[in-house]
Amino acid sequence: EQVDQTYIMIKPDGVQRGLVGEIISRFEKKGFKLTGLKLFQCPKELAEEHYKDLQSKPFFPKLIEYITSGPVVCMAWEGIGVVASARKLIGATNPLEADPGTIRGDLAVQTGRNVVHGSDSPENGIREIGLWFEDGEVCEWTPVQEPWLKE
Ligand code: YYY
Ligand code: MG
Repeated sequence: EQVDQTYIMIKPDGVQRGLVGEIISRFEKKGFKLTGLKLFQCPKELAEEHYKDLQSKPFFPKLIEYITSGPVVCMAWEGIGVVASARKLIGATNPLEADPGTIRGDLAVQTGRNVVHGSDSPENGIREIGLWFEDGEVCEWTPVQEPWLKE
């Protein structure tokens, strides 16, 4: 199977609310491999580039303000089907519509404070990891649990 990469980001509300450990542990426990991790104050230009497809939306200015309002936790995760699976773990964009058991379903109430980002395609996973991480910040490694996760 195809091994993919996804960019997962804990938004400023997730950091401020003390949800960093809780959110990381959901991806960790699922069995995906963490390949990049940092706390980061996002500059406005990077937030605008990351969300450039939403530039024309009425909520765009508020979205940029939100994402740059405090530090975020940037993560790269790797695994078979990780992009789609991470989106399922995260849940629907509107937390009130997100299923219980998902991150947004369990931990948030508003679209504008939905605590976490996840790439929507393998292509965007690679694009976003390239955008948020510098060369040398993403690590290639082999978890000891690997033979117990994959037959
Ligand atoms: O991928 P996902 O985060 O679930 O949703 P997108 O449609 O890509 O929108 C990105 C981001 O924009 C969303 O997480 C919150 C914000 N947003 C908003 O504030 N109001 C909307 N009506 C739609 C999205
Ligand atoms: Mg999106």
